Amino acid sequence: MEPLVRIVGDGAAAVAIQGLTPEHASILRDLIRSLDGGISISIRTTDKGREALLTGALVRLKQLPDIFRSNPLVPPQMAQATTALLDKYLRTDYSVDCRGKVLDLGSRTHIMGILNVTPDSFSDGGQYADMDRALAHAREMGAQGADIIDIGGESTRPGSEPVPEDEELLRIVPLIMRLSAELPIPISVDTYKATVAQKALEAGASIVNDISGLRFSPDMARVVADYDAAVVIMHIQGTPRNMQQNPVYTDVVTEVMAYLEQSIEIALAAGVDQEKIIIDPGIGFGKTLEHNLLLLKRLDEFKALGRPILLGTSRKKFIGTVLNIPVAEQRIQGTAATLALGIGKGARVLRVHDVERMSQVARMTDAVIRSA
Ligand code: HH2
Repeated sequence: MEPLVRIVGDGAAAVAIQGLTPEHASILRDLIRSLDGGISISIRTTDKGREALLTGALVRLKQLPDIFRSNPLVPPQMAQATTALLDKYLRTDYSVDCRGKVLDLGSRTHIMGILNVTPDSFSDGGQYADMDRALAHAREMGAQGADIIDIGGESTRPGSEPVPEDEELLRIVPLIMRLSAELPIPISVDTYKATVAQKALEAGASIVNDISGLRFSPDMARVVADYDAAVVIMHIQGTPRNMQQNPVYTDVVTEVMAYLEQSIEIALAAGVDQEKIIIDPGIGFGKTLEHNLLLLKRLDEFKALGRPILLGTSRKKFIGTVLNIPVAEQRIQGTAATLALGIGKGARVLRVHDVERMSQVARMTDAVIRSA
């Protein structure tokens, strides 16, 4: 038997073990019930066999591998799978080497400042389209505490059309050359095109931020590996052009996690260093309001993928919908709320427009979470 062990539910308090035979399910039930409390078990029948849901405080759930190992009737793979899952879920010491510029994501929440050199981005389109203004804004974000500058030459807002490669390169390459030489922090390129990513890496970028999770360009994973770059793997359903037409999921969290898991496999198969991968559920990319809210509420479940989480809620439409604020620049407090909550649920990098304000949100939230 190959049990599939997952952390599910609202919060960290449940471990699901799927694919159990009826015999193993009943062994497990007897074992958990024989303990002196702290963990409860419920078993249901699914199309993949029996599923056991073990609920309790995280400190107690952490003892599960030992509990399993102490009983010879429990298959050893179950203890191994549970240990592996909990190790990933509880990991905090992430350090991402961006071609020599190292982000110590275990030490505090990091800020990725957005620099859209596009005429049409949903919130800041046209503001930084000329070189001098873009440079000034990047420097300003650096001074305000940005840990990464994310440069994008194509808007991926809902309904947007692709920009020709030449045009995208013209917008971003000169800027990346200047900024990567001048700033001590890593420059990330927000593109899903392998050829654009390659030219950006040659110009000095050290992170590829791919909204398609390495799916739109077949060569993308190889480019990331060849240049030893770090990579942000994001989930999207559909393409920017059609993604908001009718996004449908049976279970959004499970499906987004499965997509990211497969994208991690694509990266590893191409030779990308696992320690250079950052994951992102892709808020607003092929998701309804309810999907976005649920992804945020259950963001902690993504920790089970064993990679640091980036969260990109900044000024997005779902915040405007909840608060009834049509103007993106006015969604500051709503953004702050999602980010504080997101940090509490494990986000390590925040992709934001308002660097100074959101750095404060991050520092304050970190202070509370990390207090002894
Ligand atoms: N959101 C946008 C663009 N790139 N990358 C990641 N990893 N995560 C995100 O959530 C994300 C992203 C959309 O925001 P923005 O860049 O401000 O707008 P536009 O696509 O219109 O340029």
